[in-house]
Amino acid sequence: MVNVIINGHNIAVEEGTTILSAAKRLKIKIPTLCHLSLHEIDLENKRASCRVCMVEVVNTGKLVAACATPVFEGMEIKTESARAIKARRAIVELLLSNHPTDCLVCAKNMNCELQKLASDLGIRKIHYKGERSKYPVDVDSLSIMRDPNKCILCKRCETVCNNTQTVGALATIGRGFNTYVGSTFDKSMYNTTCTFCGQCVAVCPTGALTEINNIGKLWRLLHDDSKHVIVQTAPAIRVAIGEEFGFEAGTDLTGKMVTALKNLGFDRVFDTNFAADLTVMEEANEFANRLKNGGKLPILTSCCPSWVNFMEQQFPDMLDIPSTCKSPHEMFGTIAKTYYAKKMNINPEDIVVVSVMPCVAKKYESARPELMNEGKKDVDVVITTRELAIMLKEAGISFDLLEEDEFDNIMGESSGAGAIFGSTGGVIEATVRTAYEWLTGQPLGYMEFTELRGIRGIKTTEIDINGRLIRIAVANGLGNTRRLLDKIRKGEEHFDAIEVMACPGGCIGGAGQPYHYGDLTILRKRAEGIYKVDRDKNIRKAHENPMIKKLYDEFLESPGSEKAEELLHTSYRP
Ligand code: HC1
Ligand code: SF4
Repeated sequence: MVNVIINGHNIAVEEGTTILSAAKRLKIKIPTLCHLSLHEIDLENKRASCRVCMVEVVNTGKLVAACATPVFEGMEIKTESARAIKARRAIVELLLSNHPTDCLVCAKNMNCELQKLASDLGIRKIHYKGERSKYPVDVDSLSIMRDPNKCILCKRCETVCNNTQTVGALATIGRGFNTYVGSTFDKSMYNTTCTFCGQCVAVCPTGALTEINNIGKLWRLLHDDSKHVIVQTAPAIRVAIGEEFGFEAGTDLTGKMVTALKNLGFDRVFDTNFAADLTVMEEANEFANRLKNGGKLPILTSCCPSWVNFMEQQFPDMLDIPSTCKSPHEMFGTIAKTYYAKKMNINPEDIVVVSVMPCVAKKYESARPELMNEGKKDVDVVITTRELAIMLKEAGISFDLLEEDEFDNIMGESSGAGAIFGSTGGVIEATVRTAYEWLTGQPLGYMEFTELRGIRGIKTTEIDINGRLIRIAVANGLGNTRRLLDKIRKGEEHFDAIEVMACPGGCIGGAGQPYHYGDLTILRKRAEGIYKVDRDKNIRKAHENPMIKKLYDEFLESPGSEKAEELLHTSYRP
């Protein structure tokens, strides 16, 4: 162990520990805009590029970057000395000297780490003037906006894309003053291998990477009286939206959320959880058929659009194994424009389906040609949890004061199985709850597959179905997924069913959720909230949802029927 003194406090730490992490153990906060060490999700950005974490080493009289300097025996450090603060201010001022000052209208306003640091340091004047970068803004993708003018070269995005997700869509381009983080071959993100997972957006400290904003488009539709505008809310929204209004992460705010959406002017407020139950019906049927008829295994879940993108680009030889199920929100859109339209006697052309999603890739997904019916989109507009919060604030809705309301029917009722889709492991757990009972004819003795829960990258379990040991795996994060699928491709591992979600923690960690600023306890709390929604339900299996039974009785006939295949299933492009 090495003994050090930081701001007068003694601490013994392991050899090789950096000043930054030693200080963290003493709860001494040293600011940084680039460093991010989240080993649980394989995200280690240790570039020492922003130099904001300057501290003074008393023994040597030198100023050093705390994130890149290991401690030595007897080291004495001052993080708040006048010299350290002066250096920190100078560095932030230099960053600001080449940074747009449109904070008031920036998508990251009030969520920008650079803005907050400048404010914390009391910067009111930028003493350095010089050349300013001028790069085109990339708005070609439907999901992500990239503004290199706001890039501070922290490289968090590059690290998460290349190392955590193993996609490699981002790279450092240029030299010296003209360096910026761009996409591979400097193409627009839409034309790279980007999967639109948005994890780069989730860690970007500034407004260089943000979601494509659909708020204006949605307001216009809400104000158009000729349109019947309906909304659905993803499983992971209800346990995260509260964070924007001062609630603890994980608080289930379903009732207030429904009221808020009604107040915004939606004609009906429905639940994606209902459609998740529908997905379970179709996917469990597909899985059961493959098991019974010697079909190709493992079956892979298909509701995460980034994962679908990744699979199409990186595993084109394995496109025959994913489930053909559309994702729940897409299934919802189809059912809204067919069954619901007919029941309500509304022209489907007049129905606008809006999805509130924790995910930025859902924006891209809704425009996938494979998901159109006769050239018409299932889902017309996708907004994120953050965008919903902005709309509520814009409308002056006091979220905390709202009464609770219930979802509308006929697409508002859901089981606990639909709820757990929002957390990693939940999709396959929900599917097995139904497939088991269909295949064995017996009630499933237990409901909670705890081995498949939690933020670990790859989780596995086994379940006996009619004397056959069924092996199940769950991967969250695309790097973990690649590792798992590589083994399957080489024949080193065998599983019967695999769930994949591109984001850490599953949809609760989606890039459209309130920013977590590297605090993974927030993801855990959201997951706990999701599992509580499940436990609090009387019905916890999708096939017991009475509205789902009614939908099949009145319209779809049976899981896997010709109509279900036509409306609820999709295909993949190599
Ligand atoms: Fe998800 Fe899904 S769980 S993909 O994470 O299958 O986004 O929440 O809505 O469609 O149901 C997201 C969440 C979501 C779909 C469902
Ligand atoms: Fe990489 Fe995902 Fe960002 Fe695309 S969205 S650049 S895949 S991290």
